[in-house]
Amino acid sequence: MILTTKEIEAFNEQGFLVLRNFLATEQCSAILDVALAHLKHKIEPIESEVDYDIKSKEYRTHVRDYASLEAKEVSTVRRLRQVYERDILFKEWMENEKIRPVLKQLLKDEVVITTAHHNSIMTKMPVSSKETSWHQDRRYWSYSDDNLISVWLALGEENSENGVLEFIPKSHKMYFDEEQFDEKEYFSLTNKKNLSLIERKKSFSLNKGDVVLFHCKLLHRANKNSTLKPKISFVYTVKGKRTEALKGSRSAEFPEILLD
Ligand SMILES: O=C(O)CCC(=O)C(=O)O
Repeated sequence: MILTTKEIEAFNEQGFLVLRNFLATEQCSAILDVALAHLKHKIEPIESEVDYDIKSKEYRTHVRDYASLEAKEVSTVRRLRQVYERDILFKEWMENEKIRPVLKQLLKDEVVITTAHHNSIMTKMPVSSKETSWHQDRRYWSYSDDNLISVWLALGEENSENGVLEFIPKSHKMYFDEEQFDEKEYFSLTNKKNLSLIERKKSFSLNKGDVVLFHCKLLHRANKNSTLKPKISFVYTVKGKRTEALKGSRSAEFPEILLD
């Protein structure tokens, strides 16, 4: 698949792009089946809701071990991590032939999968999940520049009831003061400038097979899941080949896969 000039411009300007019906329902269902089995058995490495809440900025920036800090029996899984090597179906999606040219167009570079960060089945479980506050993914990542894009695949319906992603358009190109973020680098809700930006937020209901591409500096958030059904998505991140993980950082400690 090739993007039109308009689509490329929209991504560059807004910081995100929705590709409807990108992956066939049958493939999504196959991925979902495997994900559900791993979630059922809480196969490590996982991140629980509590992990997501308590991990400090330092922990998220430096610690390499992705195993959950919380007792498995009581935890609600927030995400299955390191999915590239978990199952052939996950790997195949991340290496999907149809999306490669799209990513190449947006990165304006050869496409490299980063397995250090988003490389996850992301969930929002009913009742026990929490909202995710406004943040830029890039905040805990260490790279030579910002040419990184996350690929979000909906494995079921995603809407305002179950915690669909919300974005602040154009925020990937904005410069912010330090005081606009809290100590964990979430976008502060007590800052007046932030509140007027948040009013511009956009979100789109997604169906199984829809993909959202978003820039690593785009501010985004998601509500908790207020329905009775888990919301399960797949998210991974790619970078341009010229973008380098900084030596000695956690970003540099995991394999990268160049997509020829
Ligand atoms: O809560 C969600 O589904 C969004 C998760 C997210 O944005 C993140 O972990 O970076």
